[in-house]
Amino acid sequence: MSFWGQLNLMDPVSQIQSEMILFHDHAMILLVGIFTVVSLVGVFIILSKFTSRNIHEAQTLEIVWTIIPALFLIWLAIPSLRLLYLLDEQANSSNTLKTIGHQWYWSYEMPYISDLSYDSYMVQESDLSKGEYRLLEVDNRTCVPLGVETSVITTSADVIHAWALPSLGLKMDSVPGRLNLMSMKPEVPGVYYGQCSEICGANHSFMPITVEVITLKDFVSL
Ligand SMILES: [Cu+2]
Repeated sequence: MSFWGQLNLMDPVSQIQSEMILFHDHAMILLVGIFTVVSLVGVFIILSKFTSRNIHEAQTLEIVWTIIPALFLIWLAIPSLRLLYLLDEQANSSNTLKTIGHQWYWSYEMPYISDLSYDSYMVQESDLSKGEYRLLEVDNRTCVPLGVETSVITTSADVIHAWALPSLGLKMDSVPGRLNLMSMKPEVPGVYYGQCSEICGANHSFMPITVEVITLKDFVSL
C-alpha cells in the first residue's frame, strides 16, 4: 500500500472483490455514456435555432427513449443481482471467525479451532516499528487460512460497529444482540488492513482490523 495505492481501491485478493471491481467498471461504462450523451444534448440545445418548436408529439421518438433506458437498467440489474447472491453464498464454508466490536477495539474467536478469545488493539504511534502502518497495525492480528472459505460472524458488545476488509470485499455492521454473517475466501497470502466502518464513538478511528492470510499448513500448526 504505497502512496499511489492509497488513492485507489486496494488490490482485490478474493474472487468476490474482483467481481465487485468488474461490476464497478461495468456500471461506469453506462455512467460515462449517459454523462456524454446528456452533455452533447445540452450543447445542441444551446446551439439550436428552435426550428422544431411547434412539434407537439413524436410517438416513435417517445417509444425509443423509453425502451432504450429500460434496456440499460436491465443491463445493470442482472449482473448486480448476480453479485448480490454471490455475496450471500455460504455453501462451502469450512472455518468460522467471530469478530466482536467493542468501544474501541476488536476481539476475535475461532470456535472450530480453539476456545481462545483474544483482543486486538491498535498499536500506538509511539510504539510502531519501522515500516509499520500508522493507525492500521494491531497488537494481535487475526489469522485465516489461504484458499479456504471462512464464515465471518460479526456482532458487538456495546454500540454498532462495522467489520470491514476492503481487499476481500467485506463490510458488515456489527450490531449488539445480532449475529451478522458474511464469508471470505482469500486467494493471496499476505497482511490485509481494514477499519471500523460505523461511526461508533470517540475512538472510532483507532480500532483497525489486521488480518494475516497464511497457508493452510501454517494455519493448522498454529
Ligand atoms: Cu467501531
